[in-house]
Amino acid sequence: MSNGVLRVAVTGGAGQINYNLLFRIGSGEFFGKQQKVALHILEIPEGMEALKGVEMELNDCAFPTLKEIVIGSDPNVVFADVDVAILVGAKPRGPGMERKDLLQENGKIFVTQGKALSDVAKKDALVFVVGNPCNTNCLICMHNAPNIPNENFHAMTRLDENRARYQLAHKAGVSLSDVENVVIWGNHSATQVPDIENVRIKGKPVKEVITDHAWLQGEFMETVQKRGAAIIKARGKSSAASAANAALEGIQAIRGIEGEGEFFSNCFLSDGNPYGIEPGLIFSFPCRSIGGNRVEIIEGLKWDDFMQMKMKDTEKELMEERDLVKDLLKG
Ligand code: NAX
Repeated sequence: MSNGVLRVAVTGGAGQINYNLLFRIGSGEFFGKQQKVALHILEIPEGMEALKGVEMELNDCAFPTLKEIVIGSDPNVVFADVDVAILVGAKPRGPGMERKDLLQENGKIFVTQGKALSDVAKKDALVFVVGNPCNTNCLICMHNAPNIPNENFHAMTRLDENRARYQLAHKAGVSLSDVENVVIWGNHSATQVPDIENVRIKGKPVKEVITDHAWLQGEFMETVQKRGAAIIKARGKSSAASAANAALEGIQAIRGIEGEGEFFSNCFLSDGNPYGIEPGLIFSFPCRSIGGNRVEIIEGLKWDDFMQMKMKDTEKELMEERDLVKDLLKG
């Protein structure tokens, strides 16, 4: 942090997630009302005019915590000296575009941004990837940023966790705070595995409280896995405010603001993980903050046979994604 100002880079500044996220950072909600922040906002040239409008609105909020705004299209300039980088900007899947094409197209963005972060950001910068496919984008970014430690790279499954928490609380008829140890495992995609073994409701195992196990394995899992698509169908646009909210909570959890030791879902490098997951993937695990922007994977959770089977599918999907972008991982 320079001069007590936390420099926060955000990409995709003119997009819909940022129309919520930037204002929550600027207002002090993200990093605390005592923490002065500078926003470093990246957009592609086609989005710069719209971003200028967002900048005007940020100025018009007159947030006392927001000390400076830097906008631009060159990551080597915009990422200079940043402490945190929230990588939201990505291309949406176009008509007729295969998953492989999307991985390659977006992968290239994360090669460029990884290199720029490595060259000009703080060497201990925290990198949090939201833009999809976020796990593999994060892997590409990490590979291309040799000057930043691997453990500083995270991708977001906090939105999936929040979706799962709501569904479980609603089904059990309890308040949200009664639902603990909610975990999303694997890829942020339809193969993700919302945990149905380790969650506790009012201190009891979820399966003792929700005795309709067919619902847990069926409707519950599917609702969480396909929630993004359901929102697009209803709203005509993908989740934005809930995604910005999840980014806020996910980053606060990593930084220990939510409380050190609390359980949260976070996609993290799988090397040395205690669950036998293939190394070299960015996989969503139960994590806890250990202070200083560091997290560790929580050990000792058990899977039932059903979860074990689902875990294989999501692991396989991430290995396939990694294969599809292997030319981008050499960095
Ligand atoms: P929008 O299409 O509204 O905005 C994306 C913005 O990124 C656009 O303004 C675009 O010009 C910009 N952009 C594209 N390439 C860029 C680049 N190379 N550098 C800088 N900016 C660039 O999308 P939005 O709804 O804001 O969603 C952004 C991303 O978040 C998408 O990839 C989306 O799939 C992903 N999501 C991830 C979620 C998660 O849980 N991990 C949930 C929400 C969301 O679906």
